[in-house]
Amino acid sequence: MTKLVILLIIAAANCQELDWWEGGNFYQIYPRSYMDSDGDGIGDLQGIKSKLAYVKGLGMDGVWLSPIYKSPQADFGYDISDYRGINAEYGTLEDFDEVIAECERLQLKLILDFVPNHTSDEHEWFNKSEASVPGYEDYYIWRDGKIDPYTNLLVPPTNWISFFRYSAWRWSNIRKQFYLHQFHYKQPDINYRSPKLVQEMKDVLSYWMQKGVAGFRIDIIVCLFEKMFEDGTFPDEPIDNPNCDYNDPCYLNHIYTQDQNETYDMAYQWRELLDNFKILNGGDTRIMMTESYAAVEKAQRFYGDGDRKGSYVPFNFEIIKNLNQNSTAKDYKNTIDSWLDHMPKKTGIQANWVLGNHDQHRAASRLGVDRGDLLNILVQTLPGIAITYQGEELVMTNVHLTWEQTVDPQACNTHDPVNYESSSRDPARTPFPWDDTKNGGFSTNDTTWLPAGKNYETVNVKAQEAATNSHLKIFRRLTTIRKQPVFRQGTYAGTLLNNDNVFAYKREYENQVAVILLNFGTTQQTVNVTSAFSGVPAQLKIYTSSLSSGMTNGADVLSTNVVIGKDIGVVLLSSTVSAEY
Ligand SMILES: *[C@@H]1O[C@H](CO)[C@@H](O)[C@H](O)[C@H]1NC(C)=O
Ligand SMILES: *[C@@H]1O[C@H](CO)[C@@H](O)[C@H](O)[C@H]1NC(C)=O
Ligand SMILES: *[C@@H]1O[C@H](CO)[C@@H](O)[C@H](O)[C@H]1NC(C)=O
Ligand SMILES: *[C@@H]1O[C@H](CO)[C@@H](O)[C@H](O)[C@H]1NC(C)=O
Ligand SMILES: *[C@@H]1O[C@H](CO)[C@@H](O)[C@H](O)[C@H]1NC(C)=O
Ligand SMILES: CC(=O)N[C@H]1CO[C@H](CO)[C@@H](O)[C@@H]1O
Ligand SMILES: [Ca+2]
Ligand SMILES: [Ca+2]
Repeated sequence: MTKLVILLIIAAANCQELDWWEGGNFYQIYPRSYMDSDGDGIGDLQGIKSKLAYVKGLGMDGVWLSPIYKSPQADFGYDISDYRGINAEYGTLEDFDEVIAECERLQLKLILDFVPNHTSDEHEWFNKSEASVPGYEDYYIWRDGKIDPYTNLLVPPTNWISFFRYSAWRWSNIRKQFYLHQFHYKQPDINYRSPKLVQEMKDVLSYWMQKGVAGFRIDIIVCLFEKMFEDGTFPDEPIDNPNCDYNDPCYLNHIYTQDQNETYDMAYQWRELLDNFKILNGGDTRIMMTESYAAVEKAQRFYGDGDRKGSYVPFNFEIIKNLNQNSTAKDYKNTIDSWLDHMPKKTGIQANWVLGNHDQHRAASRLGVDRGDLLNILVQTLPGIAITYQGEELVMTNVHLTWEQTVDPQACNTHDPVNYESSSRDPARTPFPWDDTKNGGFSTNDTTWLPAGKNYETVNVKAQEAATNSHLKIFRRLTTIRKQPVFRQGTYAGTLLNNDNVFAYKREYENQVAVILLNFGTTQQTVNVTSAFSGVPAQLKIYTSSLSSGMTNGADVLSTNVVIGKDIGVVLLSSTVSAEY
């Protein structure tokens, strides 16, 4: 009898044992803008290495770097000319080894960006393919053009439009054919219907795993395959929005250039490769994070299919896609529910929460500067994985750049010095503010690749470290408490309160309770937590709250009577949760 009880306890303990990435906290570094070690105005690997202790100190489990590979930088590293080399301005493979070693020392997992949809047109493969070198002919997607019956001119094989505007096909005078580029013309799409190419890309993944990376964040995976007929031709895409400029990608409905079934299969094949690598070489689980802005159902297909495993982090872009600074508590709850409710009902998968990345305007600028802390509270206390883009911990906002200062091809291709800013990704890519010295301490150079935001004198790491309380300190309290079982493993129940002004949720694990209140209303609210959730003790402790809340960490509140201001978020804990106040 006693033996049985002990066995049951062990079994229960095993069930709850989480793999390192489960409930993990991940941080995205945009290498060009994080830290410049040699004063050339561009961030680099030694700069990153010198700041990894800061990242670890934020409470992160893993860090992913946007591309550091050899690249002509037509799309700031998303145009790779050598998947196995480091771009000289970022450093060398030796510098990379030092970054890996520093990550190991700090017990931080390093994740690399993998850009599988396209190479640079300066990649050796493209050079060979364009010249029809035997074995490389089909590494890219080459097609003859069509003769336009009205004009008698040679036109591209389909009407497909690039993400960066204009036709997704470009003529090669060498090959006398068009090649497909879903992004910049300097980013030719590679052909996943070539088995040799498929193996090349798998070898790239193995190469970096051999060097010690813990996994990959997979760029724009949805575009891997394009729908193809048996005769090798492609279908035109239907018009989606006739009000869009016909050179703009929003003009077409991308049903044939995105989300094809073969794409999911490739993701599962990569997952198998990662798992086999672990079986053969040992070490911890390697993870895969996937980028898809598609509808929830499609993004979640990357989780896997039946027994086949896929992405551990199919990025959840619902907040990015659906919400803005006017969004209500109800909008937030619906958006969160839509991800949770659609998740496949199987074990071994987790939700994940994302506010921003290097492709979006700053989260605070999009979703409300006054809500900066509230948003970090949300992402860090929901069940599953949290992802932070550099600067969100400081509640950084967009940096305004003039047309002359703009370098992002997505903005430059608008050729519109008036309205370029809504297309520009530069406002979220400016140098990271470390302190109040020149360029926010990012670089000693007089000019940096993008200028630092003018507010670095007040919004910077050093100032937020020195302050009694700050966005950064709130963020760190969140990542600390997040390691407690109530957040890592606790149940989740969410509801709307106070005439839908407040979004509230309870996390519960054994006798531990956490209640999170987020006031999205326009006025102060008095919340009766007891009326909303069962099993909440009569008194709760304030663990942390938005900077301007006026609340005191460690203070007791009556669960029947919690007063929170507009745009304020608060984390309340039962005394059974072990926490420092
Ligand atoms: C600043 O950067 C430019 C361009 O990288 C470089 O040519 C110059 O030498 C740098 N200046 C200093 C003072 O390091
Ligand atoms: C390929 O590269 C070689 C050597 O750099 C160059 O001479 C040649 O013009 C390139 N060919 C194409 C098709 O770009
Ligand atoms: C794609 O896969 C889904 C799910 O397996 C299936 O229902 C659908 O018919 C497939 N579509 C095509 C075009 O093969
Ligand atoms: C938010 O609401 C204000 C006032 O109604 C409006 O001017 C603004 O365009 C809205 N912003 C967004 C992003 O919808
Ligand atoms: C809070 O709700 C509980 C449960 O519905 C109720 O018993 C109590 O009277 C309420 N307290 C206040 C202050 O509204
Ligand atoms: C979020 C992200 O990484 N987006 C990238 C998607 O792919 C294009 C082309 O590689 C890049 O320009 C984006 O930055
Ligand atoms: Ca540098
Ligand atoms: Ca493609």
